[in-house]
Amino acid sequence: MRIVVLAGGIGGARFLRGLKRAAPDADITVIGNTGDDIHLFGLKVCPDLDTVMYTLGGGINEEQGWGRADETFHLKEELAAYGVGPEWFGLGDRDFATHIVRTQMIGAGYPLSAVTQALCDRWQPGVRLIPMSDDRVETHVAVEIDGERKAIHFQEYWVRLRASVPAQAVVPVGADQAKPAPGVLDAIAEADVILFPPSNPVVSIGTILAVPGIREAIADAGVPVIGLSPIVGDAPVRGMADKVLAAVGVESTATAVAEHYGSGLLDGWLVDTVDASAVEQVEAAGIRCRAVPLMMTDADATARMAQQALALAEEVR
Ligand code: GDP
Ligand code: FO1
Ligand code: CA
Repeated sequence: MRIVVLAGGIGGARFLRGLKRAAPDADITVIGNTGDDIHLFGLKVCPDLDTVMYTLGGGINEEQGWGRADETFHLKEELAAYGVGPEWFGLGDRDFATHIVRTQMIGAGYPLSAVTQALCDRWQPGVRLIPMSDDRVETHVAVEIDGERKAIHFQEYWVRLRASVPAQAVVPVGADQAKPAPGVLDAIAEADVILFPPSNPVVSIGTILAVPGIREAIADAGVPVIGLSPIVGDAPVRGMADKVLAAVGVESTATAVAEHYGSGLLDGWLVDTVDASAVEQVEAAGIRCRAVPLMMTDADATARMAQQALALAEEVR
């Protein structure tokens, strides 16, 4: 079975670990979000691609969900001693090596998709990880600070400000000119099922869908498209997705997120058992819906979520 998964960082990566367990023989292609990418100290950092790669490759900091296990921060401290920041973004020594290799290869002319494949040769994530695009796309957030409206990088909004001010708009800068990376559209066209893990609907999955051609390819693939809600009990399980959902006029409920994707894209939607009352309204919107436990507390619970998603795919097929 060929499965295509659109993934952000932590939510996408943890789900993928469960999917690999639930479907060990499946051929899994992951289309990764690159809108969170940021250039720091002359290096290209791809947080969501790295989170997927490290999580599936066994190198992730499990508690944090991003960055490397057994990490140290000597390089960051030395840079800070020169007054060189930003101090608010925690790049560790082990992680730095990934960004150096990536930046060096890009400088030598390799596209991000080829670089990602080379990095995965080390990590062996057990899935084919492709960035959504080889072209630069950078998510910016419009905010008002001290009466001044400005656009800041998504990481500055998320990590430095912790989404503490309202997001007035979320813009995937460059997306309209970007092309899907090689292999993205073919993987979608050849998929037997397409999954939206419980990733951020705006800045993870929304950004991937903003690359011209990807949304259309998914809608035209003619195979079940199944999503899992990142919103449980009217709040994100982790992080501040409610802030970026508000920016696009979507309530933080499992129902509103399903309606935001819409029946033109989604065939099935899983909500958590605490949101069982949402099932009726989602189904009224033309999307098959089931309430199942959606907390990725451990590998078994996550594998059961993936099984439920694949079962719903068979039901709507
Ligand atoms: P990020 O790029 O690291 O922010 O990760 P993603 O975009 O892939 O996923 C973020 C989303 O994962 C958040 O909106 C969370 O609500 C969601 N999430 C995290 N853990 C869980 C969980 O155990 N269950 C569910 N349903 N959602 C989760
Ligand atoms: N997230 C944080 O909350 N604080 C950090 O200092 C931080 C550093 C960082 C470094 C490398 C990396 O791959 C990810 C990192 N993240 C950090 C996570 C990441 O930027 C965000 O979780 C997501 O992009 C938000 O969607
Ligand atoms: Ca992210």
